[in-house]
Amino acid sequence: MAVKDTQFYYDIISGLSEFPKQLPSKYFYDAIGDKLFQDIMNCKDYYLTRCEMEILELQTEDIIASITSDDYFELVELGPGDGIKSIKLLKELSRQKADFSYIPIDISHSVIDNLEALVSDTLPQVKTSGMNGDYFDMLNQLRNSNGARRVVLCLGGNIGNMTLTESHAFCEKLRQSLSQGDKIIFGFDLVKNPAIIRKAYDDSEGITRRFNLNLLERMNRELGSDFDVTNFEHYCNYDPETGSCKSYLICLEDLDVHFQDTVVSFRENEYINMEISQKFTLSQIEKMAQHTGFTVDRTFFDSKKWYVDSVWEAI
Ligand code: AVJ
Repeated sequence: MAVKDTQFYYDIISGLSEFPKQLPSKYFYDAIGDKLFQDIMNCKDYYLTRCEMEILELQTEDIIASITSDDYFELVELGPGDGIKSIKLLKELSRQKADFSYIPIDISHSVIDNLEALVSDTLPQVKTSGMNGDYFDMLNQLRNSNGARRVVLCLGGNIGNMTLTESHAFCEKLRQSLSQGDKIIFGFDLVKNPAIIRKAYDDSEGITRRFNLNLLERMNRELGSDFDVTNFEHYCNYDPETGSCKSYLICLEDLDVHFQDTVVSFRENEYINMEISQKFTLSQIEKMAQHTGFTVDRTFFDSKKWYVDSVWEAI
C-alpha cells in the first residue's frame, strides 16, 4: 500500500492540520517505541508499573476469585504490553485449571507476536489467539462472536490515555459489546502529590523525552517526512485541578516539514499535543462505572494507594 493511503499517514496529516496540532499517542508504539516504553516502565520515576505489579502479585488469588465462576470464559486483554502483568493472572488461572481462552488485542504487531511466543513458552496449556488492531475495531469484531462470558483486562492505566469524555464514551461502547455479568478489570492511576506525577512523565533519564521524539522519527522512517528532532523540545505538565498530565513537543523555531504531498508549517514556540495521561479519584471511577452500565465489584490498591485495579461488572 502506498504511504499516502495508510491510516497512519491519514491520522498524522489530520492531526497536524488541526489547531492546536496533535498526534495520536497510540502511534508511539512502533518497535523502537515499544522498547522505549519498556525502559520507561523500568525507570525509577515511572511508578505505575511497579504499583500494579505489586497488586497483581500480592492479591492474585482475590483478583482471580473476583472474575472466575465455573463456566468457560474469554479473557480479552486490551493493550497487554509485554504481558508480564497478565502472565501473573494467567499462571494462577491455569494453576486453578480454569476453563478459558486468552485474547490479547494490541495496535502493535510486535507486541502480539512477542506475547504469543511468551505464553506458548511459559504456559503452553493456555489457549491464546492474539488480535492486531485498534481497540474499537477489535471490539466491534468481538461483539459478533460466540456468546461466551467475557472478562476484559485493561491494565497499566491505558484508559488514562483518553480524555474523561473519551473514556466515558469508550466504557459505553465497551458495555455495548459485553453482556450482563461480563467483567472488566481496569487499572487506574490515582491522583496523588502532583510532583510525583509530573516526574513520572518527565523522568530524569530523559526516556520519556526520547519516547515522544520517537514519534517524529517514526514519521520520518515510515512516511518519509523530514523532521529535524533537534528543533523540538519535550514539555510535560500535570494540572492537579483537572487530574490530567499532558505531554507536548514544543517547536523551537519557524520551520516547514515536508511530507509526500504536503508541507506542514510550524511557528516558533508552537506546541504539538502528544499525550494525555488522566489521573482519577475513586469517586470519579465509581461515577464512570455507574454512568456507563457497570457496578464496581472490587477495588484492589497497592500499599501506597497510588493506583487501583478496579473490577467492574456489566449490569
Ligand atoms: C501506557 C498509557 C499507561 O500514560 O502512563 C508512559 C504511557 N506515556 N509515559 C501512561 C506513557 C509516557 C502510559 N500508558
